[in-house]
Amino acid sequence: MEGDMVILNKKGNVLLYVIIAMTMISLLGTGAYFMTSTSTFSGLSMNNLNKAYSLATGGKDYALMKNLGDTAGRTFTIKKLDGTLGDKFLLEINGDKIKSTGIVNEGTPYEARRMIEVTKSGFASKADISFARDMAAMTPIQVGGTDLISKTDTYISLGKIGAAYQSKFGAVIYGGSATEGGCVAGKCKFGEGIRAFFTFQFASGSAGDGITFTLFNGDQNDAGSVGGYAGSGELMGYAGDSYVSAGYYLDGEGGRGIQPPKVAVEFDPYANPGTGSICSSNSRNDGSSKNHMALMFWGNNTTSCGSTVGKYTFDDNRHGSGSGSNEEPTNGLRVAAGGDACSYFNGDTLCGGGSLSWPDNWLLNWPSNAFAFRMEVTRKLTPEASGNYQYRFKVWIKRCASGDPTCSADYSDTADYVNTKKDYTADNPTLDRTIEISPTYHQRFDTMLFGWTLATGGATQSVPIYRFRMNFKK
Ligand SMILES: [Ca+2]
Ligand SMILES: [Ca+2]
Ligand SMILES: [Ca+2]
Repeated sequence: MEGDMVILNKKGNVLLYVIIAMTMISLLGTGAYFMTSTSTFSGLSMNNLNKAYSLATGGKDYALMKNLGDTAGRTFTIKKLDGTLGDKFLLEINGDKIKSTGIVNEGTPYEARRMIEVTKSGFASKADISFARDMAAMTPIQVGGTDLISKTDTYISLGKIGAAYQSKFGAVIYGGSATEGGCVAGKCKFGEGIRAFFTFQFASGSAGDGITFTLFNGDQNDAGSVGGYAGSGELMGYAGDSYVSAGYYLDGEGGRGIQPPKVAVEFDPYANPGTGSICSSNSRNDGSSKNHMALMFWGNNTTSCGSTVGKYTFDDNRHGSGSGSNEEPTNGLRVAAGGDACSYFNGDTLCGGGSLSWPDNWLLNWPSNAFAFRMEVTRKLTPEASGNYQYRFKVWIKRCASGDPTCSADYSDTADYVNTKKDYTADNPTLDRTIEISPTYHQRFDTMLFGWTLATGGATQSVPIYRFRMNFKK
């Protein structure tokens, strides 16, 4: 799978190289045509029109293959085999409509243009990665032969209820190779960011320790990376080096855990309010007994437990941990402890002001605890004046009045809130946090992996995840 290079001429001056994969045939066809015709086309207007038509077709195929989003006008310039710039196609995309114009000899007396327009049903909300298409690539990471995590064609079940499932941890990580996200073995191009959506509900009888949705860098991790530590449910499978028993680490890497940079949205229904040694139980600084959803990073890079590579990961989900430097963004912390509601949501106080007044046990309050979750990450590719790189995390959580964990009656697949192909702007995010990280950490995030982590202690839980979908900003 390789083909011509296309130069993406975006915003007039930024040139990015993009490999055409599936459109190889049409673009190679036009490329070859250029090569053989450049010296002879002069005056042959019919040839130019044919070339323009081929370009328009190639542009349409490219938009479909890359699953591009809406654009009022975006020009792509063909790079010829000899390295020089050739002709162009212009894409205008609006929902299901794709308009592609092939442009030959622009600005010369021999200029020719052909435009084609296609309507592709469902294109306006087509996901790059989804349960509907990619469930096979959603890979449970758990102790061999156990069924803590299970999945069907439509949902993933994180955890099970009962004594047999106490003190367990694991994860589900995407390990696929979606072309639309430039993914290889689960490592996707983070690019300008992502949008993700799913619904979930802690099943009746669930108690803890909770789950996270996480994005972590592909430089220091792979699709087998997982945190956790035997008997420490409060680490939620996100913090910790994945120790199971003597000589056995669930990550298969001798205890790397999930290395920074990384981010998680934790859904924490179990209070571990202690603030003592991070190597001891009850040390997450959870605060009051209120269930919470918080933005967590990786705490600090100095406090350690044990001697594995993952020894610095044990505070990764301790609230308030991390100095706030460009290599230690501070984990979300509740308002009452000096934190802010834009990084830590307790079911009540909103980031943008106001309150929801959900009950303290809002995550567990079955059956009124079906939720639709959405996250958008904006990743700036140019540095700030400080030399650091900015990341903005927006998170929404909406309770589904139906009480149905799929929220199907509450939000259709084409609802703006569900559609991850577009930014969501209808209301303020529940959490909204901007951080800046060092060039080194930013570079590690060139690729990212994603998935869910979970853990239990004495309290167990079952949390089905439905309707996951993700799009890459592009
Ligand atoms: Ca907790
Ligand atoms: Ca917590
Ligand atoms: Ca840490």
